[in-house]
Amino acid sequence: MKLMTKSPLQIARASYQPKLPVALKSNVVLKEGSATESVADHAEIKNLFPNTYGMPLITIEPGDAKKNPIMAVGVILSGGQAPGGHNVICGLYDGLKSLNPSNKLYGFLGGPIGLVDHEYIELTKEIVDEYRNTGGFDIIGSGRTKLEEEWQYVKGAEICKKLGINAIVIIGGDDSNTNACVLAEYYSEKKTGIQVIGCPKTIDGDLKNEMIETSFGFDTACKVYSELIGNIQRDANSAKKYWHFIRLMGRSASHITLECALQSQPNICIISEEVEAKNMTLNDVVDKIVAVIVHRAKHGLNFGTLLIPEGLIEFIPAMKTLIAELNELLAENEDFIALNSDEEKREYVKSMLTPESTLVYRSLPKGIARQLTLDRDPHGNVQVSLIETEKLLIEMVAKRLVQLKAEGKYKGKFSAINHFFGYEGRCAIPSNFDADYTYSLGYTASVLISEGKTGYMASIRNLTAPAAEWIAGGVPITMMMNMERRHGKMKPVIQKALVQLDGAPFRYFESVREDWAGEKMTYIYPGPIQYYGPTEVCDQPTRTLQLEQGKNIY
Ligand code: FBP
Repeated sequence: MKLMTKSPLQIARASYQPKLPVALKSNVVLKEGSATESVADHAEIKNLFPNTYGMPLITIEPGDAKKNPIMAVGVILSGGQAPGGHNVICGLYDGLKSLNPSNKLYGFLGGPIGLVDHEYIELTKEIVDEYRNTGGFDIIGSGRTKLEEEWQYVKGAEICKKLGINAIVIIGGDDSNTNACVLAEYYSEKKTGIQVIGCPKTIDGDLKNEMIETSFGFDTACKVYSELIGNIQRDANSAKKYWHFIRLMGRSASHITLECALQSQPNICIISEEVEAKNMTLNDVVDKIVAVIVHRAKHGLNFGTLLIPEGLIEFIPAMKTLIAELNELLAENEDFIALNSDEEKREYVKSMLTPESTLVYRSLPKGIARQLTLDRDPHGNVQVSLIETEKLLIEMVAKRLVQLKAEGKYKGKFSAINHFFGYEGRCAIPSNFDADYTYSLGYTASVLISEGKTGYMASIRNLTAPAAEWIAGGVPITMMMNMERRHGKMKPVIQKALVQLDGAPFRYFESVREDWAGEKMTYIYPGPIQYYGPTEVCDQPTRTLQLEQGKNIY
């Protein structure tokens, strides 16, 4: 029997032609703005990046035809998967071929390590065509290896020289684009002739600033999670017997949780940045949740939905201090690594922490405390996706409700189900928005390369307008940098964009959340991503982006 290899949707999507901004559809010219500065720590960043600091912003505009020399480019997918990664590569490929049909594109395999280990493939038309408008990063794979040592840069330059590669495109989040910037600076300083261009990727939505309106993947991932949340809400409202505690990915910032809340209107939504700003303890968070549960129970509603951001634990001030201490304590700590049992590790940690943090550490369920001491990722981050905050909250809320019941203050029933949505959305088939946005980013990268630029991130702006009106260009990566403590040392890094409590998306949420928490039915059921149909159904950017750009969402 013939084996089926593709779904009907995959086959249909293969022929979708992503939309491009008008300026990228013809010959182009670059318009340069004035010199830029880093977001903070000007002197330190300038000193660390003497060759790539201060470059101007770039806008791509229609221009005259010119002869483009032959180029070879290497591309790397870095970090966690995000829908649209394949389309960045497709846009890059098509852009390079339109500049000169003899141009070549190589893909380094398994993330940045492919550059160092010289693992690559040439991306031919046959390969690229197989991946158009698909989710995932499997065309060349991804990884989290950090490029930070000179020998790695030298190995990278070696393979570029061998293959005649004159530019590398790194598709990644804040950490990976920081790597791209360091690499660009090194290759400039050594006059290798290798350019480096970054592309803003991450479902977390925290790689954004004045010039980068959103990272790709955020749109699709939020739409997938919102569909699932909507489905759960229908179930909750039908069965009327469960509280659903739903943790959502987003390693640090709560953008995903906020966007999903705006799309689905759950009863409760915790935003980590607010918890931190209000200096809340874990018990305060529990109290907030319990108050809503008790209120709804009074109206006979013993069910509901609660959204929790994955990064919550790191934003509770006392937990943040504990995690910072653990990060310093466990960084390359041979003594800790040598310990065998969980109990020995627990005792060791307790003996080394400050008294305040020891108290917090001891107050946590053992499982959660252990999760906090697990391996960091290569960038020194706690792997929050492994910490089951939703279970911790269920446990604490249940205990509190038992107390309230004993005191006669609560008469409801509490039965909770936990969920974690993360990996379900990271490789989804990209929405039209992400398919168009990523293709445009890749195309833009090809233009920046052909114009000899390095140390830039491809940028597409004006994203709430139709794609034809999008503005393509480049932003110097040094412009986004500041100094932060990592692995116990001060390092130049791209500043992460957290949820702004005075920003329009949060302010809107704040104005309606009481209604969502009450006895009225306010759930919204967003349904699946639509690829075909009226534009107001298929081409809507996120609520976050619309609110940030002053658009009315309802
Ligand atoms: P990036 O920042 O690399 O895009 O990854 C984001 C993310 O999906 C987070 O939301 C999550 O905490 C983390 O990756 C999970 O990492 P891993 O893929 O290593 O399990």
